Amino acid sequence: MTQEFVGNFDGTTMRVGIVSARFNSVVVDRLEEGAIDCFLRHGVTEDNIIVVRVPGAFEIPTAARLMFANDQVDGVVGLGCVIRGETAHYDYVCDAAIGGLAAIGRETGLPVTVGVLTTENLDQALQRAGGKVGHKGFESAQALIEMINLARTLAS
Ligand code: INI
Repeated sequence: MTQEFVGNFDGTTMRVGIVSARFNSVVVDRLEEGAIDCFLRHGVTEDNIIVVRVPGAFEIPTAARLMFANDQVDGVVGLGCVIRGETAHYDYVCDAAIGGLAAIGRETGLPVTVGVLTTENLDQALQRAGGKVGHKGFESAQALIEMINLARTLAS
């Protein structure tokens, strides 16, 4: 008989971290609104949502790691927006942000999710921050609740 483990979406007993980049804040503010909306709808209390702001997407992993080092949260979602047109080092910033978050998840075994948009232009980013193509802020927050609960289930 197979055993299946899956995290549920009950956020009532968790403390979550949001690391938001200020770069492209017109987009990231929307991602953050969506993430907070998601957490509240799933029962996370306002007091248990910790928001940390960093200059750009490059800095997100370091801040996430610092939150874990200080035992502040059960999991972290990173929110940012990297737009190709604006930088010659687009690929490096994307890699540092997304690869950095992935590495933290792997190395610590703690739940980390990614809501960092990587797009060609501002319009594509806005479409993914509550426009026609969905809401990466909401989705990545929901994934974090699921992963925190999965971690709890696997540890019990
Ligand atoms: N940071 C972003 O979050 N998005 C970008 O599109 C971006 N561009 O275009 O350069 C960006 N750069 C800043 C970078 O993340 C760091 O904050 C900076 O290099 C200081 O370390």
